[in-house]
Amino acid sequence: MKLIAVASAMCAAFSFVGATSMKMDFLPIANVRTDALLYDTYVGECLSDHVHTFYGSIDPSAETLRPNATHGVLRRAEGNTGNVLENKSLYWHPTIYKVVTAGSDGNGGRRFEAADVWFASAYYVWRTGQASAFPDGLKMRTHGADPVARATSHCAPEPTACERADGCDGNGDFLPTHACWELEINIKFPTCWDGVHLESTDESHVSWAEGCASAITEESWDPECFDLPCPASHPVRMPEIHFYTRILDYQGGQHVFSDGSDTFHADYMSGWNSTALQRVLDECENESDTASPDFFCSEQLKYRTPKVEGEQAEDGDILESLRSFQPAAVDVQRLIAPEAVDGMSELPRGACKGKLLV
Ligand SMILES: *[C@@H]1O[C@H](CO)[C@@H](O)[C@H](O)[C@H]1NC(C)=O
Ligand SMILES: *[C@@H]1O[C@H](CO)[C@@H](O)[C@H](O)[C@H]1NC(C)=O
Ligand SMILES: CC(=O)N[C@H]1CO[C@H](CO)[C@@H](O)[C@@H]1O
Ligand SMILES: CC(=O)N[C@H]1CO[C@H](CO)[C@@H](O)[C@@H]1O
Repeated sequence: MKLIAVASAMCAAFSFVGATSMKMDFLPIANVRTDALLYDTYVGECLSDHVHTFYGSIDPSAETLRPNATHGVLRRAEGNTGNVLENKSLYWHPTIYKVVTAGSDGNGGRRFEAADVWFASAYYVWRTGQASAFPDGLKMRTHGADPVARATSHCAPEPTACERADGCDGNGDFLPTHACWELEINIKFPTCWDGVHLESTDESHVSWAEGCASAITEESWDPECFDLPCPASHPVRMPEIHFYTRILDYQGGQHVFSDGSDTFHADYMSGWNSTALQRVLDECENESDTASPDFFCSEQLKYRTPKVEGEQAEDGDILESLRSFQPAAVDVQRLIAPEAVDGMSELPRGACKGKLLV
């Protein structure tokens, strides 16, 4: 009797009962200057303003990375750099560059070297039975300039001194000037959809949950908003995506995102079969209300290497398992855009400028 009383008291006290999360890991596919989210904005086939690093669904012709990629293209793709078979979604963000200056190459110039991504993760957080699957082909962006996106970078285990031969000056803050064994970057996506538009030129088809902005305070700068209600204008509540990417042996000094800024953003196109995802959202229940490294939905989804529920794998082991099933590399310079995206003296920029191969 006593035990039952304690259990129900805990149900009342902890709002995470019924909340669920799952973690999926990815290796990057390639860096290329495209952005399917802007297909409507550019009214057609164009290179995007800046280079992106992509993760997820991929086919040998790299059609999933083209500006005109669709839900059908993602679903049909044979390959997937992620560890969940069903998830054919695509995630992308501005590529991170180390800016190498004169000291090391002696020519007085500078060079943009693409930082190696270690691996990335998408966590979905939702309340079982109360979230709707992303509609087929939904595209959305989240931008770190908006505080509600809760973009953070974290140096693990702690910042160390930059020791770059070419100097350690820089004006980064999000991409810090100090070195880290691991730099971990994360951002959250909006959870409310208007129920109509799969994309929009101004991102007005998605919205943050009501009260999420005001839940962010000095003490609680990273509140969980997945459970907050959606506004009447955007009534469909979706799982909250927490997207993480990681750089191992981050050297500090000057680093920039491919748009020249120090502000992170991330993009998403759903490649789920929405019926199948809805089943996961309704049936998986595992008492996690945040981005937990040891919660999966391994009864509902096929992890390509087995996951032990409640067990956090070592990052090095995660990397090894991801490497064991990667699709063949795609040559995006031959298939999509011939321009250099590593080791250049200038960042390739400009929407609809530059050559897109057809
Ligand atoms: C989506 O999944 C459902 C249930 O698994 C299946 O019946 C349906 O055919 C799938 N739809 C597509 C477009 O693959
Ligand atoms: C996208 O564009 C490419 C190149 O023009 C074309 O081959 C492909 O069929 C297009 N894909 C879709 C889904 O329209
Ligand atoms: C449920 C679902 O969508 N399963 C699909 C996952 O992706 C593979 C191909 O990688 C398809 O064969 C499955 O039908
Ligand atoms: C750690 C944990 O509780 N995991 C659970 C998550 O949900 C799945 C499916 O409901 C369970 O099988 C896991 O045990």
